[in-house]
Amino acid sequence: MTTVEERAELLDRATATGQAIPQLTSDGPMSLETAYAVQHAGIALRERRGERLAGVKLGFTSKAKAEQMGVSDVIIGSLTDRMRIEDGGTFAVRHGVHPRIEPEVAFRLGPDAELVAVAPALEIIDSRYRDFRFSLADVVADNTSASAFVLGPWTQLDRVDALAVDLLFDGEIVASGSTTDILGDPLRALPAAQRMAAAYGHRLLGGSVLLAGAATAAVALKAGTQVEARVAGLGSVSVRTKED
Ligand code: OOG
Ligand code: MG
Repeated sequence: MTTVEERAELLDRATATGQAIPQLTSDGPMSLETAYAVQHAGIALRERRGERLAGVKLGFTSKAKAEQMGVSDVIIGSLTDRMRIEDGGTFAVRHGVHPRIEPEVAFRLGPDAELVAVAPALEIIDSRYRDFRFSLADVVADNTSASAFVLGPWTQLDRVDALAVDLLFDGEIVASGSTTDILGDPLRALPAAQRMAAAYGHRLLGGSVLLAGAATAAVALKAGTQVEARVAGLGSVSVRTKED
């Protein structure tokens, strides 16, 4: 049986090399508590390399995502400053295993971890497991497939339900949804994150980001694509993929 640290190192190496690994649960079952311990150990490895916590993300907050991945419970992961790509920036697909992208809504937290601003966002997810397949515990240990995120312009918080969401590749719509697809209303991401953070040891820091989850299924990325997410009333955010 491998230790929590050894499992975190396996996943960390897969992230660094872009080489997929078998699911951790192929060696036997893993509890959700152990899976979150592996996730935290992986973040600790990143912090030792100088990365700083930038926020948290929720996963499987939409039916489209839960159905795509065959997993239905909401999960929480950590974001670091090194995962952030500037709006309009680039992402090198070769550095990933099999990256995918999804349109999201992001919130900025105020000093008391309250929601103060909202922005359209893109999340690049990249499972470190072969064929992008995993159990709930596997994906939790793998920091909920977090790879990179891009934030669009911040707007002061107002109602954010029932806003149309489109994901475009080179100007063509490849997926569409609504912010209502995110927990019925993305504002529910805060109580969900508070509950998950309290249960599994994450911190909601003032000034940090909360990624509420994808509004559509994720779409595979290849090099040389201009990717844009549009959220009605919030504007758009983009990233360009390159090979290396
Ligand atoms: C897990 C991450 C899910 C979301 O927005 O639902 C997620 C995965 O699909 O690999 O980030
Ligand atoms: Mg996501």
